[in-house]
Amino acid sequence: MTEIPLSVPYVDVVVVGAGFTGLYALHKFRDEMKMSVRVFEAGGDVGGTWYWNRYPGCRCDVESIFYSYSFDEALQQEWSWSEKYASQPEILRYLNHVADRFDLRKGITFDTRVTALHWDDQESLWTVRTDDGNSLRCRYVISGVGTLSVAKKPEFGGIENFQGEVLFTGNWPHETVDFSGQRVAVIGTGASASQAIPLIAEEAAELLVFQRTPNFATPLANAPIDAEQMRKIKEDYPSLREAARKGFIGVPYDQWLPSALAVDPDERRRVYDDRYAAGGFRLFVDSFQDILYNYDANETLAEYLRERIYERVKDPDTAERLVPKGYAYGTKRPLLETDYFETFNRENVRLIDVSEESIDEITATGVRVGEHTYEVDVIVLATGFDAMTGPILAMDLRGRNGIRLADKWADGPRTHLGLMVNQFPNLFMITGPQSPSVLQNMPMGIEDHVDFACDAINYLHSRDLNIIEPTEQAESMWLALVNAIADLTLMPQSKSWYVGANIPGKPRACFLYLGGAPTYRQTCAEAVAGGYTGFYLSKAQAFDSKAVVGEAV
Ligand code: N01
Repeated sequence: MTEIPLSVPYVDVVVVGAGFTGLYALHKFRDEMKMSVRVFEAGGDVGGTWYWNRYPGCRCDVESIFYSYSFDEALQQEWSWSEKYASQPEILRYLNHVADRFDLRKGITFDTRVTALHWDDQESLWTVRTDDGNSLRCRYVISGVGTLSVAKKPEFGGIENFQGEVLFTGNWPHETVDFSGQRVAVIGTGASASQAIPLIAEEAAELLVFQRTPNFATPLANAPIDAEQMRKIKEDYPSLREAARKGFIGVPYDQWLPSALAVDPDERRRVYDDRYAAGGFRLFVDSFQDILYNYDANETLAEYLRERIYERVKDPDTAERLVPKGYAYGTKRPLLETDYFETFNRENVRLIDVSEESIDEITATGVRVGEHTYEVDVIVLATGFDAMTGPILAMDLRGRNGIRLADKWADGPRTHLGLMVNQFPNLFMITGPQSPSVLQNMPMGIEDHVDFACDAINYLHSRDLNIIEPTEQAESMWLALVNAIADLTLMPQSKSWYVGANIPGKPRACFLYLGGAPTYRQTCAEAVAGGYTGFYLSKAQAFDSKAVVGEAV
């Protein structure tokens, strides 16, 4: 291990990222725990996902009143949401408001990417390196790098040869993009594309949508929230939040029925019609419980959704190509859309099926598929992310004895509770792989995980300790549990980013804990109640931070 000169400054906690996680963690550690904290953020401002994803139509498909912080009652009372599902600009305004309200910016170093995190066995400290060439030492690291923040490298080449403009949904320009009069290609038909396509279609002269796999998509059913509704919500916040905590994905749905196969077709149809019209994730986690576990049950819903597509898309050939087949509903991220299917009824929109003949390359003038080049002026890449593990592994992360996280995770992630890793002490991965993560209302999962880290550190300090690290045995048991739950579901059968299948060469594993947020929370609470069962707690040799030469951060 390289020796770190004493001139490298020290803080108690380094937080990576200034999205929902980083802002809350900074407030919690600095203002409540009175610890010294430095946040590093690669972007030019706060917001994380909501800073980078600025494509037209970008919005959150979890209800605003749940997709927000619950930790501060005054914050809840002063902020009003204008829509049931907030748009990206509104969420970004909210996060800016939070940053100002809690005076967080001074704790954040912007435009600075963490490149390496190395554990120093002698000092029992992390050394954090950033892309401006600086280093910092700290006792604890909070990773708030996000789950969908590293773009997937497209399988096709030639992007650099394109003479027009190439745009990435996940790193969209800050200036408004004017598509009027343009011939536009959108590559991909996932959640991002399905939000952008209807709006780009309204402006562009011609829109070509390149689809490799059709997705199940259901209405979002967005609506404005008026002043009276918001007043009532604010009054009810305590009970709404409490109910949300009981929900499988952290939203208070409570009409889940046991089995799609236990009711007659009329009743099934009634339930599907009701949830389809209600919008959001109601079909996914508030219709019948067995659709995620039983293929026949799932097929009843899949067939219902196929019929809706045939109804909504006028051209039968296009409808046929938009209809998902060969995999179960919900095993790829269900899309929540507004006018997505109707967009394909427009004269200026064409669906290009690349399921059998794939995109070969981007040329100077367009997208080449086999012998044919589709000539366009702008290409929008909505091709997804190296999800869950990509953002953590993008840093050179080394634990005890220099072990690299990338090597440890060569066959897939190994964690305890999706939060911590054996041989990587004092590193808390907020909404990490093998936690409920993206299958939970993220701000709620983030608050839970940051609170876990704070409580653990308080517990350590109250016993004059300062190191927490999961045992290898706990990690193996967690892996077995995550896999066992996944195997009960239909999830592992599909080629989705939930199981790493969207990236060639990525290990196939279940990257999510699928037991639901309440069970997960209870498991974490039991570990805490047992005195952090599954974790080693220990004390590092004395480290005199006052002896460090250099600026206090
Ligand atoms: O990415 P994706 P995304 N040739 O991976 C296609 C969250 N999110 O950015 O399915 C042709 O889902 C790929 O095809 P296939 C949400 O969790 C949330 O859309 O691999 N096509 C697919 O159609 C979401 O799930 C919100 O065959 C290629 C698409 O690109 C996650 O972000 C909004 C291709 C990628 O879809 C990621 O969504 C938006 C190729 N070579 C996103 N390579 C909310 O509302 C890939 N594709 C909260």
